[in-house]
Amino acid sequence: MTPRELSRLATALENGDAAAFARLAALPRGHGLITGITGPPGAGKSTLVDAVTAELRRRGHTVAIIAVDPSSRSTGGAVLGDRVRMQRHHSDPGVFIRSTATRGASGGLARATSALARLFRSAGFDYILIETVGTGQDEIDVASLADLTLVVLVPGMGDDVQAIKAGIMEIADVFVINKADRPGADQSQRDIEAMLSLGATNPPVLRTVALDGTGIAELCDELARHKPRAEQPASPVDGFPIDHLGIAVRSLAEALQFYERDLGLPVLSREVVPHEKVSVAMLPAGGSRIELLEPTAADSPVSKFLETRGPGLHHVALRVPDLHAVIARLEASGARLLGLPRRGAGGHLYVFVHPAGTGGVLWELIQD
Ligand SMILES: Nc1nc2c(ncn2[C@@H]2O[C@H](COP(=O)(O)OP(=O)(O)OP(=O)(O)O)[C@@H](O)[C@H]2O)c(=O)[nH]1
Ligand SMILES: [Mg+2]
Repeated sequence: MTPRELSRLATALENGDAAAFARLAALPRGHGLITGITGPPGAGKSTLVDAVTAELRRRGHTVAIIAVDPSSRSTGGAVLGDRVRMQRHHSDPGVFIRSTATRGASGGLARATSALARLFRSAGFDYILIETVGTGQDEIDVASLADLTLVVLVPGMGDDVQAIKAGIMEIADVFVINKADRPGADQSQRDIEAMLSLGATNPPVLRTVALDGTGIAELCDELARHKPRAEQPASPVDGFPIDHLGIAVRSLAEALQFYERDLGLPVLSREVVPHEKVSVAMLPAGGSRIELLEPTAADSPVSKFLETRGPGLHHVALRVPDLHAVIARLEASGARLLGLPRRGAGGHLYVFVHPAGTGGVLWELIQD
């Protein structure tokens, strides 16, 4: 893939484009190590990423960098700073740099970042470095997608270490005390190690001076010791939970007399899904849900279903951990999907599998 194609596909993924997600699913997985680099603002993360990139290049590895910019930091100066700092890698074809910003609902950033990281891994980069600011849920999400997470701290944080502990400490696979040229590095190291001695894990604590490259080789040695996580199996041993049962009804109002009035179930939500041409009411069913579907147009798929089969069970939805992995398996075995994966209102991805290939059941597959 040329850098240009890579950029274009990256943009489409950031925009949640279903065709781009399908394309990503079809690419080989790649072998690269996805590393999250997080820590408080100004800890030197970008400088560190730059120094690590230079060292990895010296060792002959290719590097993709994702600089995540939370849009809550409104100045834009940080990203500009990152760009300037990374300038020296810009003419290097072995380095690909991408800035991405928070869009829309929470979790959107993590989804886009995850897709970008997988894209760069598929494109064959040896290391994928993701820089995020350690302030919120996005870091935790990024940590859950990364093969390993570096938490970057600086000397002289004192009680701050305690404060940080609550959030990002748990996600650290490696601690980096950057700006070790400043006073207090010894004390910080003792503080962190004391804190770690209370916990179950034992991540290494390294010291760096990102500005002059001190400790960067050791940090790269540490990265080299980590392996990419095993791919999530498409089918877990405990199966896929049922997300909901979809039931076709001629009239929601009439159906709700049974579900709401007689059974006493509360309506969790109501929604019209324009492109599916249905009006939906969701009801609780223990860990899963009941979805009542009323067509809003004569050419709605649910109208057709009502005509030929009458009201009743329309589809069953399963929640899968990795929709693209499941789709890859289904496509490989010739099952027919009804269109490409789409994004639902809640931000989840979903796709329908044609009943002809499944023994008569219309299955919906959902990934949160
Ligand atoms: N003394 C010293 N300064 C450093 C070191 N590493 C980075 N800095 C300086 O710290 C400042 C912040 O560095 P950045 O790399 O932008 O920090 P950051 O964590 O990416 O910052 P944000 O992305 O804004 O959260 C810059 O002025 C760097 O030159 C270091 O090892 N020692
Ligand atoms: Mg930065």
